[in-house]
Amino acid sequence: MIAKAAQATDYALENCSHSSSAFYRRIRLNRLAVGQSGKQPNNQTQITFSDCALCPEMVILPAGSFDQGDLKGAGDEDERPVFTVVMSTRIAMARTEVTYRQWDQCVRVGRCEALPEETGDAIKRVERPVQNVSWNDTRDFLAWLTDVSGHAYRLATESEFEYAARAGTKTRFSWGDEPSRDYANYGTDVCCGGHAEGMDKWFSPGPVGSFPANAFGLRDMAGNVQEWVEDCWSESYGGPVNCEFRVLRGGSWSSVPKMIRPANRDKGPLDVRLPYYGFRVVRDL
Ligand SMILES: [Ca+2]
Ligand SMILES: [Ca+2]
Repeated sequence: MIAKAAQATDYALENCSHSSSAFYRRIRLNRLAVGQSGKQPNNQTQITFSDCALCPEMVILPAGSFDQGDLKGAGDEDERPVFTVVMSTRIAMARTEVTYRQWDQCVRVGRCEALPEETGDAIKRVERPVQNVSWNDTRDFLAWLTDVSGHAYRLATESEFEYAARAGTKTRFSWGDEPSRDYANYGTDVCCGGHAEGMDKWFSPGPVGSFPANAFGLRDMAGNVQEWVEDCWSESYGGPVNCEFRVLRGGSWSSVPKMIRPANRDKGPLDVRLPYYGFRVVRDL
């Protein structure tokens, strides 16, 4: 199907064999305007699709390898030692964090719990990333999405998230070495709170996709809400793991700049819901 899509001139629409209803797969070749500063490649061809009408828009990530961890020598101990990762599994990753529009579909059919939202800024609920999500809550959504789509959805691994967040870069941030509120929704320079400046108009989670995409076409891999990944927590790479805690990536609207770096790691208990906690979905191809 991917090869077929790659040969399509612009757009292909296929019926899904698992359902005779309105579920469909849409594959597009998008020419994304990636970045606005000229620092990132423009007009990259990205292949995107949705597995059903209400399913998240997915971006097929390029194959490759990267060095994971504290490449700049200014990160935390838990980002070391740096090691090389070969992305042997082709995956698609949601372009944005899971939104309330998507989460509420799961709530309506009784598969997910209703979760409260922050209301610091006047933003439509459906455009916000779902927040106050525990790692255990993600299990409910992933199971529902797997059922309605006919494809096995999961969280990213920690390596997949960092690969996607770096998007081919080795700098502190995907846009360069300096933090910039033109590229991400994060907080004050010294903890904590939702400082707003430049394109960052938000004192709380902003609408998903408000900032330029990274070079892989993904939005808000830095900031907005922190995102759960599958991995159990470890105090260092290769060290003992504690599966009572899972890894969170990307920092949030309330984070200091250091926390929104692609290399940064954070942890949370399985069943804790905090306003900063959200997620995005992945599936294998
Ligand atoms: Ca902000
Ligand atoms: Ca995020």
